[in-house]
Amino acid sequence: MTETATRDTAAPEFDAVVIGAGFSGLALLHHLREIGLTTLVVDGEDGIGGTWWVNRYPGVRTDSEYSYYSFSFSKEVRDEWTWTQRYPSGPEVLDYLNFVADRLDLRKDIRLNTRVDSAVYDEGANLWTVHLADGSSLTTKYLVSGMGALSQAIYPDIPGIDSFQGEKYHTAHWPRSGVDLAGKKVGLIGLGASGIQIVPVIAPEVDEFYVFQRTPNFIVETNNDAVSTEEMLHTRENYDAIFEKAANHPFGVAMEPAQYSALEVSPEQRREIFEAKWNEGGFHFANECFNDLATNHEASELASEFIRSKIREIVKDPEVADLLSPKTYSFNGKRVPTGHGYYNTFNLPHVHLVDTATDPITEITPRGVKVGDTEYELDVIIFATGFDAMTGTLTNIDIVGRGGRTLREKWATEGLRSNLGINANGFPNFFMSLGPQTPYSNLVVPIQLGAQWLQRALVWAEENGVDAFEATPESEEWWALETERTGKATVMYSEGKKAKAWFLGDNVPGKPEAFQVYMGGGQVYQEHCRRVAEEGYASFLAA
Ligand code: N01
Repeated sequence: MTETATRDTAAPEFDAVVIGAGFSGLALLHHLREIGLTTLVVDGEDGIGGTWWVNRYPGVRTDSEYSYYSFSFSKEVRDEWTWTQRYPSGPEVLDYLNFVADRLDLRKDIRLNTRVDSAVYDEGANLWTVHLADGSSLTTKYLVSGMGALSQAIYPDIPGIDSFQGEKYHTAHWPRSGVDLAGKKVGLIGLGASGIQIVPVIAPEVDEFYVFQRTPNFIVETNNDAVSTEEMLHTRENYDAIFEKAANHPFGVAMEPAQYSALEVSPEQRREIFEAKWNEGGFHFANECFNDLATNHEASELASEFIRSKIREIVKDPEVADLLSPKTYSFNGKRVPTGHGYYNTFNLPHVHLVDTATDPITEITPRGVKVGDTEYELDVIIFATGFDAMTGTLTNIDIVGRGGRTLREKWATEGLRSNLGINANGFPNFFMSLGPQTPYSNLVVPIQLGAQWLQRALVWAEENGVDAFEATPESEEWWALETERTGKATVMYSEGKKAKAWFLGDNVPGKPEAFQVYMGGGQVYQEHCRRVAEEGYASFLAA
């Protein structure tokens, strides 16, 4: 597509360069190649997989079920790949992504060990120059970020963090060779989805385990059954329907949205429904009980109280159960994590829950962690302290648009602005997979649909002689308001503020508060994307 006579002098080497070889990068490469674009994926790591390549901590697995945590677009992959676990482990997802890469012959267009330092838009030539860490550079017409929504790991701002003399690890940078924790005194800081997954898996290995908890979470426990041959066959035959169901669900899960409010049933019926969905496990509880657990504070509080009662049932020490029970915010105020024996772990005698809400961590010393006046001596500290979500990877490198302005500077001065999280004004032909203000969802759904949207958009651009996609300022204002309006109608706002949720940006000191994701529902978001396409992409034609 680049071979037009007018651009010969400055023809870019590639039609498209995609940064990141995870779920996004693979989907994008496949879809852009399909329409004849010469596409290169670059990734700084030495393996494909993105999130699943770097997050190697013990216990890492999907929180979504396999059937809708996979691509639906390739018949070959669907027919030939067999999942073994309902909630596949990290290594199984990594195997899947490698299988996808091989089966779709993607590897030849993926360059690993290739880290991007910056990317600069050349207004005269209408191309992007991508500067690499080894000093070389690439040119491309389209630049696409597949750098990940939750990939820029952060360490806590605790005094003395560098002074610790023992071993320290972040869950998102876990050593590939593994870590021998046997017989060691281990401390864990951070109890979001990552910390919650690691707790039950390493607890049996370690000598003493100190779990430092600042804010407890509402965890939906579940069972990780094996996937039987019959079930896999059934899933295979129904992949299209499963994916469609997930695409039509607000949170991208293949579940029937609940029909009733938690407030319109009797307490007995409510308990029965909560109990049944709790037993089904995981996101079934969050999504299938009632239709207002994410929108009505009273309903969310009823779900909270049910989970608190479950914690009291599972955890034998009433003081520990009480500490594990969130009281300062309600269900959905944080991204709900799935547990695999999390609460039960606190019945082990060598697992100690340390409350750092009332008595905060004051410092990390050469020997361990100090909480108030008590120093906990440790051999290992694990940080599961999360990410600069949605924008972190995009502002960590210089993405330099029109007038030499970086995306970081744009968002710092204008606030978080994009058109549907896909593109931002001032950055022609720069696209984001899972950009900020895209749906709060099982992410495979917006990744796949986003790649398909971009494929159609670029075919349309070529057919209509459109050289640059660039969000109009009006579209950005509209989307910022829409993101705020829909977000504020949920308990993710009212409760998320209390809980310092990453989806509000509140987990990163100094980050301006704004909805980092669109809370209006994945299916509504897709409607907006369809409408924009039907209207001839007018809101992307600023130039
Ligand atoms: O990070 P988090 P995560 N002192 O931000 C604590 C996705 N994900 O990596 O709540 C003490 O949720 C912080 O405490 P508090 C998923 O979308 C998916 O676990 O601020 N503690 C919190 O407990 C998820 O939501 C999967 O009081 C400090 C923790 O660190 C997202 O990634 C698996 C602290 C951070 O929790 C992020 O999850 C894993 C301090 N100074 C992740 N600073 C799957 O689906 C921070 N904390 C498989």
